[in-house]
Amino acid sequence: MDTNRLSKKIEDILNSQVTKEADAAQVYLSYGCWADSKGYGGIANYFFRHSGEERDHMMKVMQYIMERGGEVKITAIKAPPKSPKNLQECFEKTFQHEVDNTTAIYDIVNLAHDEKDWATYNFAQWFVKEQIEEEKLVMDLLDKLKIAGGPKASDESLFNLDTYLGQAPDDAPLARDASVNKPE
Ligand code: OFO
Repeated sequence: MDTNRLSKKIEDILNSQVTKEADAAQVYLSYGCWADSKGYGGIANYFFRHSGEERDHMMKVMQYIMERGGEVKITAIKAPPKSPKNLQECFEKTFQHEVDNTTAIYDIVNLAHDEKDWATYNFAQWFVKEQIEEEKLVMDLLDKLKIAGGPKASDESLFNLDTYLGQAPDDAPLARDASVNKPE
């Protein structure tokens, strides 16, 4: 008896998401190493923590495939992109990477919707919310760098940014949790 509750297409797209999350972990890992080599220990810490989060995402998708009776296929992951030129490029590329991952999550949602696979649709909603948060966290990085002076940021403001990011929370407050008394 076939107990696989995933269609072939859903199983394939979820397996490709497993690889994407592993890729994302490598990207954060490599940017963390780059940041550390430039003396930004706090930013490196931030990226290393996020690399771990991406591995958690990979684990969730893997577990979901198995939970539904599907087969997980672990494949090779590509090499991370080459080192960025500076912090601005590092944060911009990180943002683009998150947006690309959001698109991949939306593809899962769309396919699950088309196939009326409500279990997968429901599972993917966790990732829809997570991506709002991940994009916001990186938007905040770009905002903070801009306030620090962007390309003309002084050593002192970069030092402060680095210190802040070393201790920054891993979760971003979301609009859905806002109220008049607690706007953020
Ligand atoms: Fe897995 O959330 Fe970022 O990419």
